[in-house]
Amino acid sequence: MLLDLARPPRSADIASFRDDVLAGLAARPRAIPARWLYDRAGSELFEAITELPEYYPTRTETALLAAHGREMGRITGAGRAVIEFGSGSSAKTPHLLSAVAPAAYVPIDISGEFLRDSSAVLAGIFPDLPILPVEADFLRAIPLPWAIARLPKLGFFPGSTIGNMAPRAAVDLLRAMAETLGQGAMLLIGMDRVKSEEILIPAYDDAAGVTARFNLNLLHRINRELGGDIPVDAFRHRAIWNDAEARIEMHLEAMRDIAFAVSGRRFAMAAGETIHSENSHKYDPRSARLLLSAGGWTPLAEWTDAQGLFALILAEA
Ligand code: AVI
Repeated sequence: MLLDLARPPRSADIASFRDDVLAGLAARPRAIPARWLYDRAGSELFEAITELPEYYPTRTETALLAAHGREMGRITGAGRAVIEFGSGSSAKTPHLLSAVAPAAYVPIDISGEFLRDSSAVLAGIFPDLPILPVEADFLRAIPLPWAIARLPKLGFFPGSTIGNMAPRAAVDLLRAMAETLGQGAMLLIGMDRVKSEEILIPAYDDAAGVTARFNLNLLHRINRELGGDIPVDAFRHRAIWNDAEARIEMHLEAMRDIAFAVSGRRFAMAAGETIHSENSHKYDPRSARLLLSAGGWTPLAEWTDAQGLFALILAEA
């Protein structure tokens, strides 16, 4: 049962995209917030990444949900409203929905079109489950649909998306989630573990070049939506492990000296200069627990795979 409350893109979204891109290109080091990687094409490319042999997080997390879902459901109890932050892939979410027997499902995503498509897939799998998609930026506390006001909430934030934020911003997000979900809420969150570069680098720089296309799509998007003339073929994708910060960094590196315009503003980049487009922080068990408690959540249980690649943590507010 799909209740479509989504709205068309607003000019305010374009304005904040323009502000972030112009400020990011003018900054040193140059950096554009990773959220802008996810337009329709970017969301589809990310879905393709999740199926790559080198990209272990999605299949590891999906296997954890399949193996331990019943135990998770026993701890959460049935009848909660499941609020998913970032609309889920149709592969992962059904495992959770089957395991916790929710009273309603509320996917929240900034990409409205992708949100509607993934909600429609889930409505086909769970025809009796009320599904109320919300198109919103969940970085701030947001009002949930009135229809679920009285239900206890279970937040679901899979995929280690928390890792795409700097730790301080991650703490703010966890606090915003606690506020969005309200008293008595629980949160099931996926967090990627620190591991060797031999595993990490290929996961973010795959042999088929899908992650490169995902990263370069940001430049195509800037050209299309902000009237840019960036020579996209002058850039290459780079994935770097920053050990001090325990994070993978994605960069767009200029391969020659270039000049271009975006929204009428001119920029120049020398060969070798980069635009930093994403961070993916990795957490060991202790730093994961510290992050959660700084964000107002108390860990209740934790599940990980035999190799310790990825963890799913259940916490209460
Ligand atoms: C969405 N997020 C958790 C992905 C990650 O692993 O940090 C984004 C990604 N970027 C490149 N590959 C995957």
